[in-house]
Formats: sequence, C-alpha cells, structure tokens
Amino acid sequence: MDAYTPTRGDRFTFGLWTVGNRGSDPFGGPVRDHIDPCEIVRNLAECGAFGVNLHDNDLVPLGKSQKERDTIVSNFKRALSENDMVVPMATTNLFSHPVFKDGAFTSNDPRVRAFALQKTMDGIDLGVELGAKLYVFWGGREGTEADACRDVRTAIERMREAMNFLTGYVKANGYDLRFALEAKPNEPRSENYFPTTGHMLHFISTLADEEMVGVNPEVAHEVMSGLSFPHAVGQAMEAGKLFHIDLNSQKIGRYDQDLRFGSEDPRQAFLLVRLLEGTGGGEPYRGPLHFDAHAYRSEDEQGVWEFARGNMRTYKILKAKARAFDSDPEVCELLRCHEDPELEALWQAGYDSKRAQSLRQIDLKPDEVARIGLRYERLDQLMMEHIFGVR
Ligand code: GCO
Ligand code: MN
Ligand code: MN
Repeated sequence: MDAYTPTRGDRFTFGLWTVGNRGSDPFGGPVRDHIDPCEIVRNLAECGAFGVNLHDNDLVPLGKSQKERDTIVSNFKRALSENDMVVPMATTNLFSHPVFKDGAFTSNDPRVRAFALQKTMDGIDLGVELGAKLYVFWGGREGTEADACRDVRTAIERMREAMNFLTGYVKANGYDLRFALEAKPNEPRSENYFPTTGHMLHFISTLADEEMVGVNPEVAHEVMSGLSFPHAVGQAMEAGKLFHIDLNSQKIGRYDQDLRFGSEDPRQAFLLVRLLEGTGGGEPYRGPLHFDAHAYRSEDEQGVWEFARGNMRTYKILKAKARAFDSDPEVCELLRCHEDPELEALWQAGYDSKRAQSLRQIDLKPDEVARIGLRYERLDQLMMEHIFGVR
C-alpha cells in the first residue's frame, strides 16, 4: 500500500473485454485462457477497481436461452454484490456477428438495422438490470471500404433514426440511463462514420433527445487521427457532454493499440488528468474512469492483473503531479492572467454600437504588446520537471 494504491473512491472501472482480452491479433490466435466474468469481478475488486463494464455478449454469449441468460446474470449479480462492485456502463456488441459485416444501424439492409435495434433493446434491459446508468455506442463496423455503396448523409440519417428510437425506448420504460457515443476514425473499417469526438458532438445536437446523449472519447481513437485528446475532452466538458471516458494509450498513426494508460504519452496523459481533475481550474469530471485497454500479448494472467494495477496507479500518480504543478507558486505566478475587466467588458457584455465605438477608439499599441515574452518555455519546462519528478 502506498499513496497510489487504487481504492473504490477513485472510481476506476474496466471492461470485461479489457482484462478478459485473450491477446488475439490479425496474425495469431489467443495466448491466454478465457476468464470467467465472476472471476474477473473478484480480481478487479482485489486490485482496487470500483466497477466493471460489459458488452451484452461479454456476459451472455449469443444464442443462450432465456433460462440460461437468467442464471448467468444472477450469478454475475451475486459476484458483484459479494465483491462490492458496480456496473456503471453497458454496451452492445454490434460488430462480432457476421451479419454486421457492413455495419449495424447504418447497414443498407433494413433487416440488419432491425436486428441491431432488437439487440440493443435487449442490451439496454440487461445493462439497466445490472444497475448501469450509462449506455455506450461505439460504431464498431459503421463505415465503408467501397464508399460508393452509401451516401454519407444516408448513414448519418440512419444513425439518427436509431438513436431517436432508442432514447424513446429508454424514456418509455422510465429507465434512468444516458447514452455516450464513442468516435473512432478507422479500424475495423477503412473509413468509420463519425471519426472524431467533434463529429459526435455536432451529431448529438441534431438528436430528438439531445440532453440524454453525450460522448465517450477514447485516447487511442483521437490519437490515431493525430489529434489532441485533451482538446477533444476539453471541448466535450465545455459542452457538458463528457458522460464517460475510455482511457488507454496510443502511438500516433498506428492501429488501435489500447496500451496501458499513460505508457506512451505521459505528457498528454498528465494534461488529460489535470483537465479531468480540474486542478488547473474549471469543473472536474465526476463520472467513472474507465480503462479500455488490454495487456501486451506477451503476458499471462498474472501480467493482466499487473497491467490493471498499472493503469490505475499511473492515473493516481499523474493526479498527484497535477495537484503539485497547479499549487507550485512559480507556476501560479506564470499563469496569472493579464486580466483587464474594463477592457473585456467592451465585448463580453455583447455588441452595442456605443461599446463598439469605444473599442475602436482605444490605442492598443500592438507593437508594444507583441514584444512581451509569454514565458511559456519556463512554464512548459516546469511542467516537465513535475512530470519527471525532480521538482
Ligand atoms: C474499440 C473500442 C471498443 C469500445 C467498446 C465499448 O476500438 O474496440 O474502443 O473497445 O470502446 O466496444 O463500446
Ligand atoms: Mn473504447
Ligand atoms: Mn478502441
């Protein structure tokens, strides 16, 4: 036990599919055995996690009878309560079955879209039964290779129809459940629809039940596009739409690596944790901290639990570093804004012709302002020294 040992209060969660990942890749089969979901719950609890998330079929394999389903679910519920674990989020597997080879909600075949809706309604019922308050939608195979097969506008419209139908289902059942949409630029499709969190944020603003729908950004997915993850998350937070988050790590421009949180990108991970924890100001994120990552293919099961602990410890270490950075007197001094409320009032109060007239008349001396050094070199080096642990 040390200051970075994870505890329930830290709100860390893992998917059954993350620690349960068996190490298959396109070039080779599994290197680890299947771990029973109840066993995963026990082990995660022991590692200090607070909850576990799942796809419908991570728990109830396809093709089980209602009776078999009920037995599996009740055993799982017992494991949860015996280990003081919760299920904050659930989702649907809309990518493994061959019927989804050309997408689910955006498929050209209405029978596939109908099946996706059936499966999602069942998945929602399962999630709610397990206590989930969030339901994630990751596009999976919603995308194309042969782009001529479908107008992008049609795909977007179909996705909207599905979301509106499903928020309708949640409301009609009186479920206390919100949706979180997860963007990804490619993989498994050549082009995925809604490739970034920004695309998702706009799409959400066009939905019938907009207030029930937010985003679930994933580190790896934004980095695959070469974009800044803290910027994507910051925009989602500012819009009040950060409902859930998928933490992991990723090298730029590669396949979806799902590496242990912070392992490839300590600087970005630091900035992300600082943002989520609000140590630099602003409202913190209060939802579950979910790791959507998996252990290296080199690992046996012991390595998997080592991996699980590693994700959580890194988050806590960065949280402590973010606090130290934002209470460092030299950092505070460097960050003190050049506020000028009187000047700002000229536009912050909105446009009026008198204020515009006054604004136009001020001599702002841009050449003088331009000569002022902003000391960001010092600020950034201080941040790095905090990250390196020498300050
Ligand atoms: C991926 C995705 C998934 C989703 C999961 C929950 O790239 O495979 O990140 O892991 O997060 O299916 O919807
Ligand atoms: Mn994910
Ligand atoms: Mn992913």
